Amino acid sequence: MLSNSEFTERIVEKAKLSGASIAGVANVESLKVSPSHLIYPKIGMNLEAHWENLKDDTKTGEVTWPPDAVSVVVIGVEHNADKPELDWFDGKGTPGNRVLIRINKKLSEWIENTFSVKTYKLPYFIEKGGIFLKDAAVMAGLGCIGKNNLVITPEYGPRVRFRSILLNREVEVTEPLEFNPCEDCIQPCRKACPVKAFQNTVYSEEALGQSILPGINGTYNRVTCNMRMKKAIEKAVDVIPVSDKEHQDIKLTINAFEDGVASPLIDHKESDYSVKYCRRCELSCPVGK
Ligand code: B12
Ligand code: SF4
Ligand code: SF4
Repeated sequence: MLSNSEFTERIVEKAKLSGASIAGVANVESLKVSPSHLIYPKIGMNLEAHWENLKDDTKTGEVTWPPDAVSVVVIGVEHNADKPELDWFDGKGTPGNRVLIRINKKLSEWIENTFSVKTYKLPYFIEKGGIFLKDAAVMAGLGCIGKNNLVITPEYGPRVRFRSILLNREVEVTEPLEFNPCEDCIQPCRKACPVKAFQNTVYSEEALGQSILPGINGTYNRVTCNMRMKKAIEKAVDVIPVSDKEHQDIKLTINAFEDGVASPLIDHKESDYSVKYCRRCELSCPVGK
């Protein structure tokens, strides 16, 4: 039987051969107490209203871990600024996310067939069984959280998208990096935000009982950022000359993301509908360019 470190090496190598730009492995027990896991039950998943204004019973939101999950493989695919279409949401998902899904499938089949290890291919959204991918990526040594609240990788800066697989076998963790490019940076990422999502303290250590917060120090405002995302959807919907009903159908699919939903793109080619989400805090970061 392979040692844990040999197993890790083989997985990372195979992930890259299958198309991942970067890959690493973290431990599930450590991840269960990562900053996002600790904060999520306190702030909930509602992106429409500020957490302090929500009733406690609406703040549901926890990761559902399969009981036998021991390790997590995180894969990342570069989303270079030269290929913006990788990030365009077409009503069912994004081309970049489909690339990640394909790599994950191939990798999971290979792990199961080669090592007889059980795998779980995880979906994107937390409420559908996904995990906090940024925490997982940081703990798998792929990068650090930057002042733009994104994972900054040495190779590609924040211009990377992630996906993961759980395993029922122990592996050697690819340890977190000693990497902090934000230390001496003048923060173009925060200045670039069109809705000033990093301007105020939205989460405080005193109120939440933890010091690692969204935007590192609690200044990332997900409600404001999400409003900007909704504007991008409106913009994409507006260019389609259809009846009100079809507009509604398209908006409904935004949460379906990768379900392969009954297509809302009735009588329209997929390319007609394309949401170009804001990436300014990401694209303005100089790391990895
Ligand atoms: C819901 C969601 C959104 C929501 C809400 C975002 C939010 N952060 O709350 C909206 C729609 C607004 C959004 C916006 C964006 N998103 Co988004 N989103 C998600 C999703 C599905 C869950 C994120 C979540 O709820 N996190 C929990 C909240 C509470 O945590 P948080 O605010 O991020 O803050 C935590 C971390 O920063 C962490 N942290 C801070 N310091 C440290 C230090 C250590 C050591 C560790 C371990 C953790 C840690 O602790 C904080 C909590 O205390 C993930 C996919 C996934 N399954 O993880 C993608 C994801 C985070 N999004 C992503 C992206 C790219 C974006 C956008 C650029 C839009 C776009 N074009 O895709 C913007 C960027 C906004 C920003 N600057 O953060 C990528 C990030 C990639 C990367 N390089 O980091 C992800 C991982 C998706 C992917 N496929 O890879 N998103
Ligand atoms: S631009 Fe990049 S390196 Fe600079 S503070 Fe922002 S995330 Fe950090
Ligand atoms: S994705 Fe856009 S709106 Fe959201 S924080 Fe970044 S720059 Fe601001």
